[in-house]
Amino acid sequence: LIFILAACGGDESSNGESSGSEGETTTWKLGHLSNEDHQWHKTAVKFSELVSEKTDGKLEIEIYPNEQLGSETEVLNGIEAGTVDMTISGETMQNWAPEAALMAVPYAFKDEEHVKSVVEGDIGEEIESAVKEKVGVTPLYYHLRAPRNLTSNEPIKSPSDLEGFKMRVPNVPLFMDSWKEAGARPQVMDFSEVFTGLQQGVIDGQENPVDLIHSASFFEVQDYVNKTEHVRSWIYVVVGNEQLNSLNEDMQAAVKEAAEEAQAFGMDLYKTETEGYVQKLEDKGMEFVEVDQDAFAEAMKPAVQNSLSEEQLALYEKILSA
Ligand code: 2Q2
Repeated sequence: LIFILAACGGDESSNGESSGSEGETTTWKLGHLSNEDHQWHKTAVKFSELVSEKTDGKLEIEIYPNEQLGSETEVLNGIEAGTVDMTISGETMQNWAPEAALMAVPYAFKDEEHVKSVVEGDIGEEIESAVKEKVGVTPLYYHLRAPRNLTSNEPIKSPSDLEGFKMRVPNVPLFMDSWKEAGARPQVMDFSEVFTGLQQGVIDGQENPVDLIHSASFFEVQDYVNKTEHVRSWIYVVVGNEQLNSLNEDMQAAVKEAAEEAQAFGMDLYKTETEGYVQKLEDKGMEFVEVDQDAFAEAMKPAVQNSLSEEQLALYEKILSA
């Protein structure tokens, strides 16, 4: 890039990297893993419109769905390197901030209200400041998520059905431990590689909320949604600390305001769209299977106890009694 700028006689002030001064436009790249019909993407589009409006076009956000900018982990690394600016991330951030593992401990949250009260309360604040400090990104707003379910081509009703079951998990050590403990053979894989992995039989299954099962068209290569509902969680839309801090105060305030409005917009979409995915998946031929959730919870318990540190377990206890 430096070479090209030099060759074209380009001057440094027009490269879009410095921000906030008169007449300059800053562009942030947001990379995420869902498709364009998904609520995360639609909310990001809304956020980007709001930001553009509120900054008179001085800050623009370009959105790249379907892991076009790389996997969740790669994009998080990219934010640190300055090649990407924003992403949508949750428990994968446990690889930097152990506190983020608490976003997705199997069977920790009773229901949606429990999740919401934790995110919006002291525990959420503790997780957010850990993320800010250790991952180097600032959460701007969050999405509630439908419970994660295990998909497969044979019904899986209890952990005893998991023998030899090769499955994908995201880059979340706690998920690896939990599924191993339950008797499966989990492996870490990027989200965008899961479809092909299933198609080619590299893996037999994967686990995700109904909306992402739909987003990635897993219905084409999986027959069953086993209602394990093992993880209830949320996910943050984050921006690199440096990127945020390089804006002047007015622009930072505009970003905050836009984030608050996007928060409400996304919550609305979650409420109106999420339920419908069950029907959509059934229409595509998937069958929902009732499972012995207590047995899965029991089977995963040792992983929770063994793979979490004392500090993490303390936070876990707080969540259970919240
Ligand atoms: O399965 C996935 O890849 C997604 O559901 C998310 O990326 C996952 O929940 C975590 O990696 C979130 O940090």
